[in-house]
Amino acid sequence: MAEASRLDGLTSWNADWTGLKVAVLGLGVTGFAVADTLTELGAEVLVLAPARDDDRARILEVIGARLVTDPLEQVPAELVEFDPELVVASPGFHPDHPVLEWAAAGSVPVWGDIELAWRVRDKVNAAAWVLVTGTNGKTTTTQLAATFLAANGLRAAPCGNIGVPVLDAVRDPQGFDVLVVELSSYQLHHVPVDGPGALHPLASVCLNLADDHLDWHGSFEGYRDAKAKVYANTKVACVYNRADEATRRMVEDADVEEGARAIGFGLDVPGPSDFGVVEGILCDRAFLDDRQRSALEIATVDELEPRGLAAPHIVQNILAASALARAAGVPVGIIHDALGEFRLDAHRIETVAVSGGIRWIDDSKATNPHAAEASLKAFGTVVWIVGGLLKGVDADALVAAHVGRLRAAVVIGADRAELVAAFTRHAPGLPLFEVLADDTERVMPEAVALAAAVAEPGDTVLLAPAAASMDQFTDYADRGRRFTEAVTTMLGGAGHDDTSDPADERG
Ligand code: UMA
Repeated sequence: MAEASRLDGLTSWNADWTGLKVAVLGLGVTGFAVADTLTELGAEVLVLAPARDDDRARILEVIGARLVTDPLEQVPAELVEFDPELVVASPGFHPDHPVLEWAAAGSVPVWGDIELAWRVRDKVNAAAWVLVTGTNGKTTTTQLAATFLAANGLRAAPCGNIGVPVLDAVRDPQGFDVLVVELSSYQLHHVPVDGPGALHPLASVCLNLADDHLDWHGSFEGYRDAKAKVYANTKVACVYNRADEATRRMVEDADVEEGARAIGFGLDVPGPSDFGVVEGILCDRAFLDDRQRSALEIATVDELEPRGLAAPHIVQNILAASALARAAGVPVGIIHDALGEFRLDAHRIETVAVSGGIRWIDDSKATNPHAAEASLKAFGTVVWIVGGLLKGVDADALVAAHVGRLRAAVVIGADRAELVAAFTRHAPGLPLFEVLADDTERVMPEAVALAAAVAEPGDTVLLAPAAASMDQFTDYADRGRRFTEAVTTMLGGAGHDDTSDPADERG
């Protein structure tokens, strides 16, 4: 084990990392960025991964990191022999993983990539960090906040769980003024709240909290506690969701820096120090002098509608991102204009076709019940394509709450039995179809054919699975793409027979 003081002193790119023995767990995008960073710093790096990614393995050889390919079901002998002073784990590694238990038993410190990135953030230009977490809406909010900051002339990068390791942003040769870091509960689990590795963000938000990843965290409390860490040591603004009491409590319980403010956001009328909506106008009532009597206009819901940004959960994301950007000094007029250019990513309540009065919506990104709920609420009568891997989460309440708006349900995925039981319990008369096929090629064509047979003009066929996709698809994007392909094929390639602009059709 390294002398505690040595690791404590490693809080800069320019500190002495030479010869530090580090075991890196995983060789996905995170493991690779960690190994690449540490070898550049002169550390001695051993990478452990269950499978060999040939491109990455070749580069590791060139940069001088050792790779051990091992299923990692037990502690590999090479790791014991290496005797690391530090372990850096990729986010997907469960805290009870045998290698992490071995590290804990031997008092070998375990960092995540986020802590390492924070410690070396001064490589080019120590950017301010803005942190975004929550069960749903993280990626959209991260993109929005980065767009607003960039529109104000700042060099801003969205990074983290969004798909770009923070270490890549930190090592960008041009440097950034602000990093908008999307953090998953896995990443937050490994982030310390005090000591030399603790993050000190300019602003932070937990957008909402609902059941997700319970299999990884072991309990809802474990998941919540990980998310709550996002607020620790915040300097300017802790942004929380007024409609989600859990997020307010996280802010109340957080140790923040002197002068940091709690800023609420919500769809209702904002109080002083809040963001909200007044008669269709999104308002900032926090970052102005006379907040007792006035508010600043950001945009109107009518302006957002044609851009597909008016669904309630997207308006919430816009309010949260505006609060983060305002905390960093972006004027409301800049936010207004940037919204005019903003487009949601694919697979987020994306209209893929409108035909015969039926709207086909791909919300494959709705990977848990909370996200599916937001999606269901945005439409009228729905034929709902639902199911996949439920990740230990109970979808019963979601089914019970929305049976009233359903024309029919089409259940896909590995965890079908639980959903079928929920529909049978709460909506015994509802037309219910199961897609028994489980090979990737057949699931969506069958689901789409079943939906087409029951949908009526005015209905929305909504892919909002409330579940993860990895049982039958590569990821949510693959699931969404295959849905779109199946819809387009079924309609004979005619995606939109009664609208010229799909964005107009978004709910
Ligand atoms: N591995 C093991 N055993 C484990 C877990 C992982 O051997 O128990 C190995 C894998 O086989 C592979 C490597 O570790 O070799 C992959 O590591 P990883 O699963 O931690 O994934 P990365 O490729 O490093 O990507 C991670 C995030 N993935 C996860 O947290 C699962 C990416 O988020 C993130 O974009 C990236 O770091 C950069 O920060 C993706 C994600 O699905 C989008 N996140 C989850 C979500 O949003 O729900 C949390």
